[in-house]
Amino acid sequence: MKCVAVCQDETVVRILAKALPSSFETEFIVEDRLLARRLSECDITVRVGDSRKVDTFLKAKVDPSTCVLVEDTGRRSPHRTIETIRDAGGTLIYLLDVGHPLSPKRRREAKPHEADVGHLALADLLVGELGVRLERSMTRARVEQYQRYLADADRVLILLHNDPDPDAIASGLAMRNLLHRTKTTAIIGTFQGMTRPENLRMANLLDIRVELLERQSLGSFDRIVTVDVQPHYFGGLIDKVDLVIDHHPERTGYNSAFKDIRPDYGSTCTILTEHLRAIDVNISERTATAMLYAIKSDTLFLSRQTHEPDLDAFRFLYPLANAALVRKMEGAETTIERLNCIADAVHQGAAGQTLYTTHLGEVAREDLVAYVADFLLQVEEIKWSIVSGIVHSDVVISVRNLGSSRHAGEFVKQNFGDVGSAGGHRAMAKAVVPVVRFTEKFGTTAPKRIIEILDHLGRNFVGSPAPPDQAAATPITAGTSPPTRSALR
Ligand SMILES: [Mn+2]
Repeated sequence: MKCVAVCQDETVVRILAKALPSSFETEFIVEDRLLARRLSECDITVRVGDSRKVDTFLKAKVDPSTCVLVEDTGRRSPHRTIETIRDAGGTLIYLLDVGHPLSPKRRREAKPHEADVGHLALADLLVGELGVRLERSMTRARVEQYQRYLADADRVLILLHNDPDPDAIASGLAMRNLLHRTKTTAIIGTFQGMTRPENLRMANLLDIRVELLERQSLGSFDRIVTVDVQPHYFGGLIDKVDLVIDHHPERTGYNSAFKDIRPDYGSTCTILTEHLRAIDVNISERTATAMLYAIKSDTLFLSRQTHEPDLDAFRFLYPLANAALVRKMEGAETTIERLNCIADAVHQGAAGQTLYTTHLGEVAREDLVAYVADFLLQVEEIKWSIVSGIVHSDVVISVRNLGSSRHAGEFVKQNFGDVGSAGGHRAMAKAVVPVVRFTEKFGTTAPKRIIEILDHLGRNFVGSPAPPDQAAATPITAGTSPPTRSALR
């Protein structure tokens, strides 16, 4: 590929000479002989010529396949130069804005001649990479600070939330890697073990051990780090930690020597990928696989609450991870236990035109209710699913929709907020109501009646128009951070 650049500014020539790919055959056209001599002394191919003379471009052998860059000096109109290049046979013409302010005369001018000319701004071309590099060095400083701070501890606790999900588990591994520690000097722990089959499967397949902690065992650690959770979560048990890395909205009520909390990130593993990249550490296939699975899982395979950093982390981890293992972990979603739940659900359920309501009776865990609600939404005709089940002494209600005009979170808040905890996104929401309170409000927990009640509430809500403030759809990448998938499940 041949490239001819018309530039009068030495710095611009030097930058372009370095930036243009070496596979390009590049020639610069300048007007100043002294400048040309200086440049050619540095092995830059340069020609002295008047950019308003056709001959200049003929000598440079410009043809329709030559890429011609014209530096916009802001003063003189590039019109004559562009016409001259066209007369010489050039068609691929780019006007390069290097940041010179336009003269008042230029600003007044119409620019019809620039219509089929490409426009490039030097600053725009720099901005992505420059920002990334500077941010990375700031992240590096931050990571080195907490690494130093935690370096002399004998035993560090990397604390996860209860019933840890893939993001929490993988964040634990990543943190151990960042601290250059082993499983005996950095213990990944939780107060309540994993229950969901896919999480257990992940831990088994990747051989990750999450220790079950007792309240009193906290004292045996020199330092505490929380990942994918903040200390307030533990209800007053911990008010001071050494490091917090999380992507949930920032909470108060605790002290931490260091923290990195980014609520607009889709997963904690995205933050930790940036930390690992910043210090240029070796990432094992096991850690990369866990982190890749975590990002996929927390962002519903990059389809919810996903931002550029999540995509970037995904791109970075993908070649380091074991894709076959990720696929195997995802396959763990379907188990005989879940299949049985679906069979029950379909047996009991009531399908309206687009709403499916069902009740699972007593089930062992909340995730079974969420699983069935997700599953039903895949059925072709269904746009809303409302699924309930009794888990210990609570009625758990999971609601899903295809991101329709009405808000699932509002539905559960309106109907169950007064008797239990209720909330969520537009497309997925959950309510947990003690059986006693549910009976007080609705008079029964008989399975058939529960379905009738939920179906009635659902039909009324879905069928009625949304209040004006709800009518506008919330984009999935909105700046505010809704509860994570795990919080809703
Ligand atoms: Mn998370």
